Amino acid sequence: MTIFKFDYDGREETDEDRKARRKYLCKSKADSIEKNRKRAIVTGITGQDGSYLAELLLDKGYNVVGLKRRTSTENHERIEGIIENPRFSLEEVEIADTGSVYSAVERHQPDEVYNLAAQSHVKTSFDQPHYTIETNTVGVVNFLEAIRRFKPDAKFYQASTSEMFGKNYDTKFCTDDKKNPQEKFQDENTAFEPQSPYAAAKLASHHMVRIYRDGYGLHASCGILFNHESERRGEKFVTRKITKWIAGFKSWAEAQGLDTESRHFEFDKDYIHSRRSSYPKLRLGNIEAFRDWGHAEDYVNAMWLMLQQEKPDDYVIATGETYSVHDFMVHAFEYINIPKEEIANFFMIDPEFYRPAEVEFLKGEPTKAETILGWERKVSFEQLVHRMLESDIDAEKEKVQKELYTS
Ligand code: NDP
Ligand code: GDR
Repeated sequence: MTIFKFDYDGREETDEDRKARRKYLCKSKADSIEKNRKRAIVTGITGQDGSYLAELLLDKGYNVVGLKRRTSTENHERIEGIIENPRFSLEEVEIADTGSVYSAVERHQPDEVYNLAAQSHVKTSFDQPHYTIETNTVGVVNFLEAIRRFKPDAKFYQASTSEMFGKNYDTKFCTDDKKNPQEKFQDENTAFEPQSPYAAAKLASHHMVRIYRDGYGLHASCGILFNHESERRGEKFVTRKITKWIAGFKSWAEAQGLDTESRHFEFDKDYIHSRRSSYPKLRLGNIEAFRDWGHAEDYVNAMWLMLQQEKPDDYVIATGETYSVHDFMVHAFEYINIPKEEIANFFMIDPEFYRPAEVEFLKGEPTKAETILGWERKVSFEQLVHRMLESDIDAEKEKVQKELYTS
């Protein structure tokens, strides 16, 4: 190792000189670390995936610029843990607004851009198709164009979705299941057949990414992610709706000194009655739909891995397992000691939650991601359900404590 020696015009180095030299060397080391630090832009930062991805990138030493849209009140709950981090900054950008996207890319000169912002609710996309296309397609084209013009060597990640497969699946022969030898699945070669404005908008973007990749040589990749949930999942998605309801019901029962067993209650079409009060039943739509559910923490890792590859490409990210919404309920209710045979007492089917067109079956085949990216999921289905329940039950307990404290 060469030790840098300062020139003191021939005189001996004093203590003060030594201190100044150390300070100078520390600063230049820090400057060089800072210069080599990667800078990432993450859109949809206030959402489930945006918050987990930002945490992952900060842990890996990145500078992260989180982009959020303007809202009349702040919704920073999911990013509370990182908002004070000096390597994290937050900016307002409407992704459907070309000027604001161009300006963000030009100013920040990112090494990597993760586009997670979207109108992400499938049912809402039937009510707001135009807005969905503005955000989920025009927003993506804005980023592709901005990168092409202002930072063509930036790597781009687009949040594609298993919804693009819609009704479609492939089949393979499965020797394990004698009764059902044709196993259904979707992978990178399965044809797309979207069933909602959400999926059609995402599919258009999926193709645009490929076109910019092939046409302009951008390092742009799409993750075809199957459903992933977490303690931070939006409350209108079915898994969180179920776990949140269970936590609320448990808390209501406990406030009356009861456990959650059916024998304490009477049931009518809409309500669960105890001697003292009533609790509205869980209202759901199609509980026969099958989904491949993983944990968001595992899935954001796959996003990062895709941008670390030499060549851009598209990858299916999934668990390879599928469960119906009813199965999810069975696992969740079991956690509060309500057996499968009794869960029908606690929920009702409400046509309001049906969609004009449904995706009935999703089960991803993640072999390509496992082989090329070395990706693996760590959280099992059972752990996912339990983690979500624990978190919602704890939040209910905290709410009760707060109410007691303030009343
Ligand atoms: P969320 O709904 O939790 O987050 C979406 C984010 O996008 C929010 O931060 C939201 O802001 C932001 N956003 C919405 N519209 C705009 C806009 N016009 N301009 C700027 N920001 C906007 O979704 P997830 O985190 O679950 O999903 C992330 C991405 O991955 C989405 O693109 C989704 O479609 C896709 N995806 C998700 C899957 C899943 O199972 N979670 C599976 C496959 C794909 P605000 O907080 O203000 O609403
Ligand atoms: P999905 O997730 O549409 O798969 O999109 P969601 O949780 O909304 O629905 C899953 C399945 O449950 C059925 N369902 C209900 N859904 C909701 N939201 N509310 C209900 O009350 C209800 N009852 C039954 C649905 O019909 C559906 O079959 C999610 C989103 O994160 C997308 O952004 C992402 O692209 C896909 O996953 C992969």
